[in-house]
Amino acid sequence: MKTVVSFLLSLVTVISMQAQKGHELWLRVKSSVPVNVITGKTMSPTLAIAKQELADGWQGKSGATVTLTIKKDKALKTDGFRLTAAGVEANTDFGLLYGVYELLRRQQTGQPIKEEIFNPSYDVRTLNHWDNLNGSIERGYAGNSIFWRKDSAFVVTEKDKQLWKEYARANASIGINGAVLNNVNASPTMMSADVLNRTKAIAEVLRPYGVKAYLSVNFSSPKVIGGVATSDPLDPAVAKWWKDKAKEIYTLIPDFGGFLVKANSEGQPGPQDFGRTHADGANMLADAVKPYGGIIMWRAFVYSPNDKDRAKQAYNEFVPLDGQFRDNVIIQIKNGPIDFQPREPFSPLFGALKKTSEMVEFQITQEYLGHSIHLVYLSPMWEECLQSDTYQQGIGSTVAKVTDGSVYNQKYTAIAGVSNVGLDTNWTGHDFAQSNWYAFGRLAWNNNLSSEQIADEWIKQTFYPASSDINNSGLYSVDWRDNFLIPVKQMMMDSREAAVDYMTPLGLHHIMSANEHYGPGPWWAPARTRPDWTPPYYHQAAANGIGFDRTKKGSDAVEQYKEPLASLFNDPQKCPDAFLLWFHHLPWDFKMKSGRTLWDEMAYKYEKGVNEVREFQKTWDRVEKYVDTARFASVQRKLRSQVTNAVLWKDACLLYFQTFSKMPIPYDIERPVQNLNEIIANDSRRRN
Ligand code: GCW
Repeated sequence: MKTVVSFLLSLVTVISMQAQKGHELWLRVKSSVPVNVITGKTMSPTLAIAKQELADGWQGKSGATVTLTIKKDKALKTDGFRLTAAGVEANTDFGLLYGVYELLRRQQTGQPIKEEIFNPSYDVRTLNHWDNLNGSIERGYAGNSIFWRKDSAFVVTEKDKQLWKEYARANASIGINGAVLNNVNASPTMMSADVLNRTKAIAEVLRPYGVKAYLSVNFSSPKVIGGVATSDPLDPAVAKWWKDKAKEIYTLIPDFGGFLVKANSEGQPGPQDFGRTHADGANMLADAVKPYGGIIMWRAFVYSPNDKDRAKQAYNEFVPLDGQFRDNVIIQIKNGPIDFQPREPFSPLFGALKKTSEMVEFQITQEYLGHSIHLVYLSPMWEECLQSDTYQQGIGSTVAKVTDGSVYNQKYTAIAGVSNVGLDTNWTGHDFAQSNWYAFGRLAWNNNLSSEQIADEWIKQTFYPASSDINNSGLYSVDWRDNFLIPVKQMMMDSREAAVDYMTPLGLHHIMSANEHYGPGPWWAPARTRPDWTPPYYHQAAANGIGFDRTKKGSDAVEQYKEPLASLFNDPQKCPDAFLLWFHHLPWDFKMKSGRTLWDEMAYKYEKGVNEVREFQKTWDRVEKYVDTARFASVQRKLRSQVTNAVLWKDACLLYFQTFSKMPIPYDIERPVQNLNEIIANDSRRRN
């Protein structure tokens, strides 16, 4: 008996230890409070999931009855729902499922549950996976692809299906309803029968959770794999090839979402190869998917090697095409004009296209923000972008509003996040990187949520010890709230600004190490490399100062912003410090608003960033007793690396820029602990 008991005990321990590897994400609660769920007569797979979720996670009154009702309601969008005293009402089963997740989230996070309507800000809420057919992930830091692999590439196993199901469930729980399954640098092979059959298998698992499958396509596919003589979008044979392909896809996957396209960018083929425009290319594809209700997400991430200012190019190429796109084309625009840097002003394209649907693309994977090593909560960065006022249709034309249909009459509204998911047990590499997946979904559903609320919800669901400890009023224990929730939330809220400070303060950008985009590399500029791929192009450091002159006297990128922004950004006395060196080239002794010189201010910012990460270490060490050992140790280890890397950024940037400023590093801040030459030598060694 004793052995049986101890065996059972050890089993329980093993199970609960496994439960702490982070695989369950924010969906850890298993409640045993009984609930009675009433649904209509027809039971769809989606409704069955909704019912099961309630049974598994209910934390309301024991034995309560919850009714899930389909009811035509004009106040509700397709995926919207209404919480009522009786349960959830919606127009569709997906609406009911989202309502169930909201109900459970509110129970678990202690938020009030009252009669209320919930409608998503965007119709299409997608993750973009930069996954390659061989299983690798471009800019992925959490293991290989969950969708594709090199060996036994087209065998669909039960394990595959289980993982896809868990992935779909996580997405549904936060309202994500689309997944682009492959890299925007797309292989033409994506359109082959084998790949489409595997896509069908994935789509079938995602379907009941309301997650539609989309694919990225390579514009040269007709020629490369289709045996057509050209891929010219105006050639009838090419249009026919895509029409036939669309038919083939929709026969396999009737609810297929559509295509995402990176064209004429970074070596990818596109309509310009044939003297055609982005509109010609996008419209040809749009016509192919139109009969099935599909959409084309056409990326605006374009820049050519010889233009004077890369930040201006997307605007220059797309604004003249406004009005020429079909209504099922959406232009997908990165949040900033360059490339997912720790901080950029919003892209001036937002709101500038008035007759064309636009969508924001955020990057959840931390390509330029410390990979899966640094703890950086990205929601404040996205919130900053969404709440930026473009002034395009007067005050209040925020990026959120010019993309969600409140300012312009868009046929489709959408948003995308480049996913950080991989095969790692905890999905995202860093336990805290899960919060970025979570935050993206929550903001895609409601672009007005605050980052603080999102962090609050995420921490409660991800780290609260056991649901049974939540007392009856739905509040968390005071001890846990004061000593875990509040400090950890503060750490998350401070983490993005800290990263900006120790990497690229005061509007600096694109000064990272060349290949892996992890450490610093402001010096990197080998001969014969495209200048707009090298950091000196962006920081312009010289004896006379630092920064990229985008004023009227410089590249005049300011002119792409609507007044009063153009004048604000143009004036170094008024331009916010956060964007100063983005828009201005200023002398090292320029007097900042703080009264310090530019050089001193920069040094203090780097120092501040490093000190903040040291504070995060203290915060984390203090909460040890509230976290399971595995997650505690993993985050602690990563914070140590983050500090080391932050110090490297500070030393490298200050010592390198000092070779131009010739000014002393203010004596009250910590001295560099490394030598510039050694840092540069290490960096190039890593690259070779
Ligand atoms: O940020 C850059 C990345 C590329 C990426 C490209 C893009 C998929 O370094 O890896 O390619 O952006 O967004 O297309």
